Amino acid sequence: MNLQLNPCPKVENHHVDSFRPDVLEGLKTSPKKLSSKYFYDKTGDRIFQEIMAMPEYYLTRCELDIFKNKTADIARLIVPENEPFDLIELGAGDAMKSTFLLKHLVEKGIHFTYMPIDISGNILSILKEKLSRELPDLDIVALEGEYFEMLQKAASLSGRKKVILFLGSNIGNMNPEEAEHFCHSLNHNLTSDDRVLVGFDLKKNPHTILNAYNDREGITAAFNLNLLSRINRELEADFDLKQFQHYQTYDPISGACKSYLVSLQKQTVKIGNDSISFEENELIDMEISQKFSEERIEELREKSGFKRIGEIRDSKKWFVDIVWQV
Ligand code: AVI
Repeated sequence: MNLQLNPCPKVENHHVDSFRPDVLEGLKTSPKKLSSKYFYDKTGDRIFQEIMAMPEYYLTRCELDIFKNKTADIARLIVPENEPFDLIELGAGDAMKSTFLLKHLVEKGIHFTYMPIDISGNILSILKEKLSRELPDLDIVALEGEYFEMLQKAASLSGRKKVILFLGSNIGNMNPEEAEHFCHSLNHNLTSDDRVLVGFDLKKNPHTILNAYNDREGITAAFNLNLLSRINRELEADFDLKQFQHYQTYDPISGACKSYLVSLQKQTVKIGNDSISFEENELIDMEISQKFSEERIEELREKSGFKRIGEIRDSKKWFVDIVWQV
């Protein structure tokens, strides 16, 4: 895919800029923290594409196996009977996996509008361009911004039944409390009979998981460090990237796979008019990529009030797409 296309003005932008306050608040707390939702600027989008193509990063291939080879099974679980609906994808990215489903639905003549929601206007522009070329008959409304704000926007645009896709184990980038709060809010933002399909990365051999986030080529390290470059560029900061090192952990008991940046020396970084001091070896908590057991997925469903409709696994049984209903 050509990632250098110009942003498309047709993408709606309702995203309020909270980058600076979030960064400053996170770096002034202890332990220091940055939100991985800010990884995805133009360079971050490109590095994430590289991550998805890495041999170690099995997640994308597993879910692609589901979307490519079990497309009719997905459609059977999510498509409402005889009524047009909105297919809303949270964090759509390049929609590599969902494009197989979109093609299937268009070919079957099913009436639906595809609404990709993403924080990255850049990736949405590229997606709109790609889909209008590959699937000219697809009805598409792209929404740039935060998930729930955009879900409400989507609901205000049409009162049709909704099917929400939340793929790629994006739910793993929330800590356990945030995931519970997210599923609960999702349930409350939908109406009776609406459905959600959520992708969960399952617990497996811990080496397999750690390798996916600790690649030898340092692509995941570059993905983390890119957030410091973004802060330098957009918030007039002076992080010296050579003085920060990526460190990855996986705890097979809790399923938490976490990435950190380690300050290699005692240093002070300027961010606009603010100064942030680091001790040698002080950490910045960058991202969680939570891995799930079946019991934990059931617990999440019960706590958020959804009914279980069905599930589809990849051939290795490493990843599961679960369908719930309000
Ligand atoms: C987007 N998200 C599900 C990825 C993950 O696996 O947590 C982001 C990522 N971070 C490092 N590698 C991939």
